[in-house]
Amino acid sequence: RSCLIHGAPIETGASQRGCLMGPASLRTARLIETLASLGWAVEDRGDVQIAPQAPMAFGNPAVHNLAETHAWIAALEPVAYAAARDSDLPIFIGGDHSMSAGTVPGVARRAAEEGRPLFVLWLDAHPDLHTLESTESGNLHGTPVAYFTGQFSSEAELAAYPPLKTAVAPENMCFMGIRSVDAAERARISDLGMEVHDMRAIDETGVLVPLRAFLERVRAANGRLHVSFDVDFLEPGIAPAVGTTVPGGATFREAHLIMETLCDSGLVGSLDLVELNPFLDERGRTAKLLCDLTASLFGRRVLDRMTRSFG
Ligand code: DIR
Ligand code: MN
Ligand code: MN
Ligand code: MN
Repeated sequence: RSCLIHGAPIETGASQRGCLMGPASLRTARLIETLASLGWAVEDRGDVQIAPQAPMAFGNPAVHNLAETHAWIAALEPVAYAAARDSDLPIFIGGDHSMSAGTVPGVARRAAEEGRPLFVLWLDAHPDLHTLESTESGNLHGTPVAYFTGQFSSEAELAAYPPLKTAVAPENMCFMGIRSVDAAERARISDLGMEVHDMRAIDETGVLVPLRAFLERVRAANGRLHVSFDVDFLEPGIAPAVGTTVPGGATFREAHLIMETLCDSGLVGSLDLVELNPFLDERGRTAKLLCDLTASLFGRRVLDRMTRSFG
């Protein structure tokens, strides 16, 4: 099975600098070698780049670095489309989460071409459901989900990001690990009826009950599944290298169990690894943890099971 890897060194969507080094840190943690040792045909295509941008103004004065995010979305959509077409499980290594406004629509366009719906599992402390009008921080890593599900509240918003070629249906989203939601995002979640499993829900049921139900939904629809993994999904104590830590995140075992279960399902068609800020890391521990979690998604097991419990 094949895996194309593309780096997206974007940091202008985050509140602090450093995500630019995310792809290099994951390579240093031996992501490519690790997946190759599991039997995957891995090809690292290097980093996508954008040209220097002239500033783009927007009505909401909080919004900053719009031109850069616009350019990254435009650059990443075709790259993600081709990677999803040409390999079994491409990985997009970031880079702040605004990159997913490019990778998810690209993968969605490939899914549409296959005649399959795209489902997205969003592993994050935050739902990233702001529009350019509603963001208060102006940090555009808080906007990808609203964009790729086609939530536009004004003509100005519609014109600010590249035209969306293929949208993801809001009902095909599944959020897990959510524990920091702004008012506008809360309203959007309930208006759109999105599937959200916040940390309280995970405390109550564990990760397997909601994850298995979602995977059944994907399977029944013959869907293609994209996983978007924000480092702040994890408990900050085990994953300090992220600019927006929120206490009470997923534990080491919860995160591995999700990745192992996703692997067993055979449904995952693409992965984002985002928001790693190596400037904040402790001797590479967060980068190494991300590599190990990815290895679980790509089939690493403590022991092979005689019978798979799910799949
Ligand atoms: C907050 C934080 N909702 C914002 N978002 C973050 O700035 O819009 N997303 N950190 O990853
Ligand atoms: Mn995020
Ligand atoms: Mn987040
Ligand atoms: Mn946010």
